[in-house]
Amino acid sequence: MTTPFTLDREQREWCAELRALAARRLRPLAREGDPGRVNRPLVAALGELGLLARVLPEGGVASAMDLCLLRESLAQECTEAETALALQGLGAHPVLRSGSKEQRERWLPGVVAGRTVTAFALSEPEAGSDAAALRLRADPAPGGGWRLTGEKYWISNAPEADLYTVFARTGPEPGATGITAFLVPGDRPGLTGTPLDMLSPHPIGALAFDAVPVGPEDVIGEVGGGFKVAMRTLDLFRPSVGAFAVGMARAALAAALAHAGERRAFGGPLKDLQAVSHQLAEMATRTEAAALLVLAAAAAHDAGEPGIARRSAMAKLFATETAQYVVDAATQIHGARALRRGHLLEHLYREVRAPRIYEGATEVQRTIIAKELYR
Ligand code: COS
Repeated sequence: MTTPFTLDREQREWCAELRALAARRLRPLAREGDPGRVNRPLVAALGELGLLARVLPEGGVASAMDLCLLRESLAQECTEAETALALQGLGAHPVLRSGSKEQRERWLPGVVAGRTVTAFALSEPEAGSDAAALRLRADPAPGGGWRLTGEKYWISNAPEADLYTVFARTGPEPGATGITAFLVPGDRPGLTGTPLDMLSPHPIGALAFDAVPVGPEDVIGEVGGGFKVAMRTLDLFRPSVGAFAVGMARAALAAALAHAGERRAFGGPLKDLQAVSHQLAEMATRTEAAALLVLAAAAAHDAGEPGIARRSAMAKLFATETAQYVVDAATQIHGARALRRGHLLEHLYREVRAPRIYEGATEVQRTIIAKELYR
């Protein structure tokens, strides 16, 4: 049985299998992709290998533990595969958890097979950390339903996704009330998008909505219940962003250990210099602490324990900040070679920055934790 402190044998074997699959099957596909574009062969392979089915299980209840083990393991060998998997999950989880039977039957098989690429469209130019300030308007249409008008910004997988989970304002109320989640296929009339050139190897774009028609059949959950749909999705995914970060930290630590064991300077291997060995010990200790916090949050989520928002926020906050530190320290131990384009650490250095911002910046996580402490 899983405890927050250890994995059982089956889980450890699954993680080893995932790392091997990522290195053998997924990394070659990732290398063939265009930076900043959706890598469809990679997403299809995630489907064929049954990995998306673990993220979006048929029974409808996603396991935070499975998601974290998947993300941590894939991240150690192929961050592109990790992110492609996570984005499919993030975009489709609202349908899995809160969608109607018809929506689930219509869309999830394609998502799980890796044919239908999804995206989670919450952020806007004027609503990033303050998600409840979103302004995308859902105006009532004369014959029923709504017309969506406005913008979404910094949306991963946009503008190439086939299916968007879109959060819009159906009510006049400010703040979290009056927000509704909609399923919007990428080919709906009036929906256009542009890619954004970002410090991120995965695609990110902007979406423009010009009176895009949506009907009651496109509502995910209840009219006015959209903010909770978004928050519950983020409660599930935040520990797994931490798991992604732990995977990157583990990869950086392994590279630093190997390098410090082999590279000689001042008459011996780098690891014999206390300045280096103490740094390695600190990196290993903080990575272990982050991994435990992530596992504890995932186990608590799956057990339905109280305090999930707080524990998810703590795991995401601590693990992403730790990974930034570990990748930076590993870069320092490697010296100039780590900065060469194409080096593992040069790649991780670019990858590790964004998770401290997306799905709730570090400061937002602290706000959530502090609010929960006084609840
Ligand atoms: N689960 C269920 N419901 C939740 C919830 C959660 N985790 N968090 C908040 N809610 C509910 C609250 O209970 C409240 O409902 P009632 O009005 O019925 O009581 C409602 O949502 C509003 O909550 P709150 O007042 O806390 O909302 P805020 O506007 O203060 O938002 C944060 C707070 C910071 C949590 C929110 O803006 C946030 O998560 N921001 C970051 C957004 C983000 O991650 N963006 C990245 C997009 S994906 S890359």
